[in-house]
Amino acid sequence: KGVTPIPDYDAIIIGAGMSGLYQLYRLREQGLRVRVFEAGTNVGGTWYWNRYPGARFDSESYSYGYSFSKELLEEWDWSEHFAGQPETLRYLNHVADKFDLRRDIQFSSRVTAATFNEDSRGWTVTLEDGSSFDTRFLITAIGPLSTPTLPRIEGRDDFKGQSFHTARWPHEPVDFKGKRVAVIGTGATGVQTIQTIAGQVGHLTVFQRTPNWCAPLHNGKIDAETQKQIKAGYPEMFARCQETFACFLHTPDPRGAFEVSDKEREAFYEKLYGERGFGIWQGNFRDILTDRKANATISDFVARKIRQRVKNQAVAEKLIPRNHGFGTRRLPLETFYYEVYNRDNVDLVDITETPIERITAAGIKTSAREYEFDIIIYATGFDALTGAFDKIDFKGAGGARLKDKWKKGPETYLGIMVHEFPNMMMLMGPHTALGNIPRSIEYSVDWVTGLVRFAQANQLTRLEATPEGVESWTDHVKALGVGLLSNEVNSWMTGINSNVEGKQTRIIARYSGSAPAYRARCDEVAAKGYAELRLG
Ligand code: NA7
Repeated sequence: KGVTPIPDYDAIIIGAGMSGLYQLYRLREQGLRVRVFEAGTNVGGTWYWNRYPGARFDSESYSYGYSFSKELLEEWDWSEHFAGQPETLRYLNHVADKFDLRRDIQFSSRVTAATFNEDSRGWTVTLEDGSSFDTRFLITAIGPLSTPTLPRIEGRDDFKGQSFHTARWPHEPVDFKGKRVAVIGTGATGVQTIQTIAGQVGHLTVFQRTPNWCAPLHNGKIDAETQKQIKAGYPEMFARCQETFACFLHTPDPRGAFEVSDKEREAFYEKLYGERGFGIWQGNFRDILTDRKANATISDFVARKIRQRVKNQAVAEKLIPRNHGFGTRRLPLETFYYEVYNRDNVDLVDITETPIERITAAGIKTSAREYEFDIIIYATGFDALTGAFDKIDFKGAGGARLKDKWKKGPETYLGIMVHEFPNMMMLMGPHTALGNIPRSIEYSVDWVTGLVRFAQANQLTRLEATPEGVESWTDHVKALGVGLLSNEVNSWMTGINSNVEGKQTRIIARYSGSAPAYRARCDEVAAKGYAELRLG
């Protein structure tokens, strides 16, 4: 309304991963002029960067792919129930080619700053090379787990061998043959790496600070008959994902752990332990993640499995978590992970007993001794949820800085918008429903697309979350987190990262209600004409 049109783009999207690609597709379909800036040299986001050995899905491949194109579903064959990273990256490249997305993506372009201009009601986005572009809408598709963190251990640069963070893995294969290799970190990534390289290396030493509860993945190839069934069943399968708590194929069993006999409970756990995927985590008794006693029953069950699978009982005891219950951190799924510790060429070092003192030119020195290595692998995780936002200097209306605003934890409206940051929408930002992420991505992208369509139809050039809207959503997210055992432990889910200054206090940064409830709330906002936003 009387505002000079924005010169460069209607929308700029930061990131060409799963969210950015689909958002580009949708907005272009609307006839918008869109530009995507991507730091990597190609599409794929998480699946572009995380090339470490053994990187793969923990959710069923077919439940993870995009659902928006029937043709795409028909033509793409997933080879395994849980596809490996190379296959997923091929898939995302196929999507980019099929929908001709690359022509609007600028690669090797890291965004360093974004500034809102009140006069033009738009954003100026600045890249690392100093170039800048103007846009009406700014959409962040920068990922909840995309900013890797290295341990703050003295001497890291002194090491003379090769060293890699798992999320910055080289594009050329790493030769492990006969090598002495260290892995620091035993989260989902560490577990996948360790089980994959144990048989390739000369010697492997795993440095574990906190053991995690892990459960079998039970991966397998998809045969031709199953492939047919999967394709024929897509509509029902995606419908199911829309109904479940976190968009997985699995959803909590309606029974409580003590509503069945001891024998039935044991049989149920045994069945879940033998089943594919996240069932044992997401499809378990409804109270294992809220009730300490219920949780203890499944923790005890899995502890027994670990003792059975690991021959040396002293090692088995080290691998059993003591300070958190089963499933209260993200559950790593594994394939013969525990059996790795039965190998002669693998050692486990518990660094709570013998802390790492420093990295040396030759390897790693703990309080007990110095180890020599050819390769050190850092599987030390990410500055999760807000880390990618902290790395970009977002300056909103009146010069407000996002980093300052979120100092004590993120404050958002629906996990999508922030007060004083008009026309900026976040995909998979803090306070959104995570779970089976592509399902959440498709919903969020469609919601954002609907909002942009609404703005265009009504010639609106300024959309902003209100302070009341933000307060109410942030309070809601915090209230939903109360009583969840996962919010009482340290993990990336509670914003803890020992390697990042200022991230030693637990926060509630993720929406922990059900995905259907999240969608219902967002749908309601749209149905009411986005009246909860400040529109201009
Ligand atoms: P995670 O799950 O955050 O795991 C990181 C691991 O690295 C974890 O075992 C950490 O121990 C360990 N770590 C981190 N810093 C250090 C230092 N300084 N010294 C020793 N050990 C350290 O990251 P992942 O990459 O495995 O997985 C992230 C998500 O990506 C995953 O949940 C999936 O959703 C995909 P700690 O537990 O902090 O004691």
